[in-house]
Order: sequence, then structure tokens, then C-alpha cells
Amino acid sequence: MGLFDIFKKKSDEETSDQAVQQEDQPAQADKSVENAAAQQAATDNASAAGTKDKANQSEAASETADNQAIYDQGLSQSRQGFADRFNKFLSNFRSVDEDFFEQLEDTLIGADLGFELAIQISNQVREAVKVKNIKDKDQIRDLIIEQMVSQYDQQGQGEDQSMHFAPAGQPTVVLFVGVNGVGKTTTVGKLASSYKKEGKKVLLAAADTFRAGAVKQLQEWGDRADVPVVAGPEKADPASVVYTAVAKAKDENFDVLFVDTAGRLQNNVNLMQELSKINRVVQKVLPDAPQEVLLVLDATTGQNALQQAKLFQQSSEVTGIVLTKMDGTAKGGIVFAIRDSLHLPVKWIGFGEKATDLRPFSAEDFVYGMFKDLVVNK
Ligand SMILES: Nc1nc2c(ncn2[C@@H]2O[C@H](COP(=O)(O)OP(=O)(O)OP(=O)(O)O)[C@@H](O)[C@H]2O)c(=O)[nH]1
Ligand SMILES: [Mg+2]
Repeated sequence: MGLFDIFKKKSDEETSDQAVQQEDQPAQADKSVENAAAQQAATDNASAAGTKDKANQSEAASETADNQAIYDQGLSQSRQGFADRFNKFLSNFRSVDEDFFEQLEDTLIGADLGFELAIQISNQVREAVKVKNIKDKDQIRDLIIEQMVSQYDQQGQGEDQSMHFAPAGQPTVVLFVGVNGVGKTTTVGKLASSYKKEGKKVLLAAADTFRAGAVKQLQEWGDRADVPVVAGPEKADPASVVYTAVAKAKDENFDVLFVDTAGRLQNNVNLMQELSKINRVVQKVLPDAPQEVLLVLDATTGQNALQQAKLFQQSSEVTGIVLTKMDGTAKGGIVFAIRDSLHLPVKWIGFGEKATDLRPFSAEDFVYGMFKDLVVNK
């Protein structure tokens, strides 16, 4: 089943769910409320059975929270922003003429899909309108969403969203790279916490020795997650910190080593050279590592994030993207642009500052969280 069919199915299910709920309890039609309550009840049961203590309760509830509810919440600004733009565009609709396609392109560019993708989708809509002889506003709305989702689906064929691990018994090394302020350290901290909870033996390396305070920030995350952090003296050579950390991970049988790197050096050339050096040092100790080089991008920086990605792709073997601060943008189109122009899988998506706000990326949950308001109850 294609992504658009899955989206339609989910929308239909939600519509009928809401109809039932409105009959039963008119004041409580919100699905996220229902989910949170159901999860709280489940945790309560576990607690009553003596399997969880009270302190863990709310954490466990948010941890097991249905992915879709978290996506819905985290994408609320983007969903609203897209719906506003789109509805405004449709309210101007008179006929399918050149003006219509121009406005469609502007709407898609405004939502952060990028120029090339906007033109491509507009051309596909142009073809489909002709073939299907579509004139009616509702049909046009559905057709545009369908084209966006199908294009996204097709472009993602062969993309591997899963995290890659070393064979059992060897440490997995993951490097986190990206410009300053995008959320690298926070992401390392969040993942340290979730892998530790899964029972993995996690080690962190503070290879951002350039920015004052960076090491301390990682150590705080390490303390919170209860995992050790390898750090050098102030202004230490990052590669030497990484060497120590990789050797420790190997000697002491750690499952995963997350390396936090600097986002800013004197200039970008230095930054890229530093990353290559770190990579070489890792491979000296573990020739098959790093298993992942994750590029962290800030969703609120829009098309700028794509430029950054191209820079990093030239000098390191980026294996995937962590897209942070999705909760802070009203333009979710960046996810479409990343797939279309970079062909790198988004592996994680960040919806906030808490450890549990970082979720494995799900295209289904994303597409639904983005567009559901535009089709539900129609
Ligand atoms: N709202 C929101 N804030 C986030 C998210 N991820 C990170 N942040 C915030 O973004 C800010 C920067 O995060 P850092 O992790 O320090 O970024 P960094 O890439 O390590 O920055 P440098 O070390 O300066 O290169 C912090 O205030 C984080 O709390 C997210 O998904 N949502
Ligand atoms: Mg940092």
C-alpha cells in the first residue's frame, strides 16, 4: 500500500472514531487526551501490580505514549501553518489557469518545500488535472495532497531509516555532526538516555572542546542518563578525546559510543578537517566504525539546513539526518525538501527539549500529522 493510501485509511478511521466519540462523550473528542488517559491507566495497572514505582510512572507514560499523538502535538504548528496557506490559496481559486499554478508554486515554496520540488509538484498537478479533467475545488485540494505525498513516497524508495549497529560484541560508534546550535549535544543526551533505558551500555565522548561550556553541557546529560562521559582538558585536541573514548569503548565492552562534535571552529574548512580527523582516529581503533554519521539539522532554519547538509555531505560520509526543533516551525515542508534534494534518510525527529521528545522517524505518522486537518471530516 502506498503512503497516500495509508494516509487516507488513517483519515477515514479517525473520522469514524470521532463520529462515535461525539455520540458518546461530546466534550472529549480529542484523541490525544484519550491516548494519554489510556496510557496513564496502563501505567497505573502496572504500578498496582508492583512492577513500577510511583516516581517512574509519568516517565513511563510519556515513553510509551503513542507515536502518533506525539507527532500530532509536535507538528501542530506546521499542520496549522500549512492548512492556513493552503486554504488561503484555495479560497482564491477560480479556475485552473496559469495564475493558479503560480500561486500553487508560491504556496509550496512558502511551506519550505523548496523551489525545485514546488515546480515539480505543480507540473504533476498540471498533468493530473488534464488527465482527470478536474475542475472542482475539493478534488483539486485532494489531488495536490496526493501528489505531494506520492512524490515523497517515491523519492524515499530504498531509503533506510534504521540505525546500524556493529556485530554483537563490538561497540557501535555514532558521530553527531552539524553547525552550531542545531541540537547535537541535546540529541546525544536524549539518545544516551533512551538506549540506556533499553539496557545498552552507553558511553559519550565530549569532542566539542572548542566552545566553553560544551563539555559541561554533555556531562549534565551524562549524569541525567547515568552514563559515563569521556572528556579531555579545556581546549584539548578533539581527536585525542575521541581516541581515548573509542579505546575505552572497545576495552570495556560498551555497546554504543556517541561522539558529540563541535558546531563551530575558526571556519568551515577547519571544521570539516576536524571531522575527517575524528573519523580517521575512530577507524584506527575500530576499522568498521563509525556505523553512523548523523547530521543534525534544525527544522526552523528551512532551506538553509539544506545548504548545510550539502557542505557536510562533501566532506564526511553522512549516513542519516536528525531533524530537530520540528515543534518550533510552522513549515513542515523541510522534510519533503530533504528527501527530494539530499536523498538521506531522516532517522530521528525532535519535537521538544525533553529526552522523550526525540522519536524515530515515521513517514506515515509525519504525513498524517501534517495533513490530517485538510481531509478529515470532508
Ligand atoms: N524546541 C526544541 N528545542 C530543541 C530541540 N532540540 C534541541 N533543542 C534546543 O536547541 C538548543 C541548542 O541545542 P544544543 O544541543 O546545545 O545544540 P548544539 O548543536 O550542540 O550546539 P553547539 O554545541 O553550539 O554546536 C538548546 O536550547 C536545546 O534545548 C527540539 O527538538 N525542540
Ligand atoms: Mg553542542
